[in-house]
Amino acid sequence: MKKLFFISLAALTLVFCSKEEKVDKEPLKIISIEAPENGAYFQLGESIEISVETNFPLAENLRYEWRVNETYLPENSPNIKINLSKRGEYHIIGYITKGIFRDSLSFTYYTVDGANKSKTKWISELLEYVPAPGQFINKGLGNMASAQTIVNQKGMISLGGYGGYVTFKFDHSVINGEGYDFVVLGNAFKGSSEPGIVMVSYDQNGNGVADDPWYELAGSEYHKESTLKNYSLTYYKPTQTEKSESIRWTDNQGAEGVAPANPFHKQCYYPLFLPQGVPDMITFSGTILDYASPDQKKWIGELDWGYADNYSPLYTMVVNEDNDTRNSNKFDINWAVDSNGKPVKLYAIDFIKVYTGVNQHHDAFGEKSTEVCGAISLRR
Ligand SMILES: [Ca+2]
Ligand SMILES: [Ca+2]
Ligand SMILES: [Ca+2]
Repeated sequence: MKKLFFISLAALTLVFCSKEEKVDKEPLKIISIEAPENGAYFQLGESIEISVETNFPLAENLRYEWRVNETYLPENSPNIKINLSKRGEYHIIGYITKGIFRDSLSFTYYTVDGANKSKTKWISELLEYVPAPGQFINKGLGNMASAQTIVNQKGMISLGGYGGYVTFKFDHSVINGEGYDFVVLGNAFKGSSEPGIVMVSYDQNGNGVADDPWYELAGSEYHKESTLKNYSLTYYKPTQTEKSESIRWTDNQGAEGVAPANPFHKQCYYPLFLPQGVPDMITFSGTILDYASPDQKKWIGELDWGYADNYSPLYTMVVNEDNDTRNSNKFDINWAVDSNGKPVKLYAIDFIKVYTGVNQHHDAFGEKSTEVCGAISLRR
């Protein structure tokens, strides 16, 4: 009986092998790809071509499927041409199938808009201005009219206390080239720094709106113990808004205090002109610098690099022989990190946000509030 069993098995194997020979035996494999380098960026409207070759160059029963983002292309071909007509990310996947075998390739490209054809190096559009309470808020330096002064030129706005922010764009994407990519002008001077944290964002979904992921530019303080991440602070609307009074705040560390009114500025310090009206409370979130003694009337010193409105030896340096860049902080998109502090490779950015990075005040000079006096793209 035992012998018979072996014979049967051999016969079975034979039948199986001869059947197998009729279908694909050798796995399909991509052997060469011609395509732009993965992660490359292109000007809006440019085209890219991808060609792929397999180990079955002449086989007729190969099927090519190409997907761009969520859409399948009609082409069943080893060569495709894609017109990059929209802003944002192009995630391209190619599947090649032969019988039961399949291989695939994938590339991601990005489009950027307007570099080399921009009209101005200055901010072209102010997107949002939401100051935190401060001594200049609701009057000169702290209203929507003053916010507009930083568009197309040098001007000045105050962001108020911790968390107050401004977002803006240029008339072109700012490419992340070698070294510094843009500068933010401030009114710092030796002995007076009011550091603002800078964030950047790429218009990944290509809709022209700043609704994409934001990344902090990690400056010299980012890894210090006194720098807190995932911080948030809430200011409360005062009982009256006719005149100045100290503004109460609480934070997510269990601390509370006031943004104190001073005798020099008599208007309400709580922002009264926001598009959403006058909220009962307003919360700002992000990173906070020098948190060891919040609200301790400490006057933070100058920081090394990577913050707006911060005096340092780099501050007075001129970039590209453009005298307008004097008295500015210089920024490199390469400093971008995600919310876990992991470096993020960005090829270009479209939106910039600056917010006051400390919660500190001084009896005579009021709260530390970052001033933004304009910004200049170094990548026109
Ligand atoms: Ca750079
Ligand atoms: Ca967007
Ligand atoms: Ca300042």
